[in-house]
Amino acid sequence: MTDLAERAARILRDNDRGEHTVPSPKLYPHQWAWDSAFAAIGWAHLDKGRALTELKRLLASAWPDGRVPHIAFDPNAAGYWPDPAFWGTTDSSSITQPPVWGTAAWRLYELGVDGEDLRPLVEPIERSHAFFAAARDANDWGLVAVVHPWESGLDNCPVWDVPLERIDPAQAPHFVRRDVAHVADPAERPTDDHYKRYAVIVKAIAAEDFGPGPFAVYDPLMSACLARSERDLARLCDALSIETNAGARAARITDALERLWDEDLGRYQYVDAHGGPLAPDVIGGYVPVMLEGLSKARRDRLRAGLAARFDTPYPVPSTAPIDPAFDPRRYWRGPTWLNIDWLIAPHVDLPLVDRALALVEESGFREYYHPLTGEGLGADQFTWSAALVLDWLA
Ligand code: 9WN
Repeated sequence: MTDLAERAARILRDNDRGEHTVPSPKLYPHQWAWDSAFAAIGWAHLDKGRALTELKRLLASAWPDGRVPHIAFDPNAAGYWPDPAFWGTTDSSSITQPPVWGTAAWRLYELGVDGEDLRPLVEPIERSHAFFAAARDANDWGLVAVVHPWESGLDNCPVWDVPLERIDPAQAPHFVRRDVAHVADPAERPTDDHYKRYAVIVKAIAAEDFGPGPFAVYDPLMSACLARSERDLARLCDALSIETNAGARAARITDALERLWDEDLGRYQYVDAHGGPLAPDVIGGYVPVMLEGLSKARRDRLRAGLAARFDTPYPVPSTAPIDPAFDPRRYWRGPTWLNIDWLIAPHVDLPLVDRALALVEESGFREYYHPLTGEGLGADQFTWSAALVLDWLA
């Protein structure tokens, strides 16, 4: 093992809580959904049994309607807000996250995890995918509309600013933020005003018996992750001789994405289900570049846009530097995140993997990075940065 791989492995082991891996010990002391799927990929390079346990435990946290909660709380860990009481539940949040678990299951298979051990995961993955069609498609577009910015995984991405204006921060109950205590500078986290609006949406969802609530935004990244997870599930089913319609569903979502395409801008748009397209030029609009079945014309256009507007010294930034909302230090409003690089790297013309590895050598396994200077930001000892570096190094 190289020195970098050894350092990455140490982070996974330090963040291991037996059946799940925390994203980062201080800031995120529970199980997060997409973090856990990425962690499983990292584990597959160290301990195949542990990788399988991670995915099993993730899927075991699903609600009866198939939703995989974005946080499954660890009763032995404290120090995170909002807690289950605030969500109105006993042990999890009420929203989900980008579904990358079908993709993780397929990657585990590729990395040599026994197919028979993966077989029991197929059904819960199918159910989790079906949840999106049943409960996250406000206008029946065949795509995913997120009901909370946290559901998107890109919490304070500038595309949420306009739809969040409709949410009244004065309605927020009293709460004390815990997140800002765990970063060097509060300017690396979302603002208090946004946190109040996030809290109002959480309460509105709970008041609707965990229905959709007041926020619904069609999200090209979520939709693309679902299409890819379906495609990868179809591959796994093929390998295990299990019948499935997952491949057809993947193709349908990929076709439906056309509705979000903007020919002038050359990217997929986030679209408010209660309003219209949202202007900021953010990385989520390009993530469909990873989809098999995308036309060459779309793929070429996305690649050209990424090369023209997202090619920073430490790519890819979460918002294009030429966009007025670009903020290189604040969370999802500009910084580089390695999971996005992992998703799109094989499908674009930029040397994302080489630069990501150089970035980690320079600044460590951080939660995110300044896309112009490479400075490490947010939490330290970050699981998915370590897990995905292990996958790249292999
Ligand atoms: C809220 C754990 C999670 C990631 C998200 C990231 C951040 C949480 C927070 O951390 O969100 O879910 O407290 O800010 O935005 O993508 O899964 O790493």
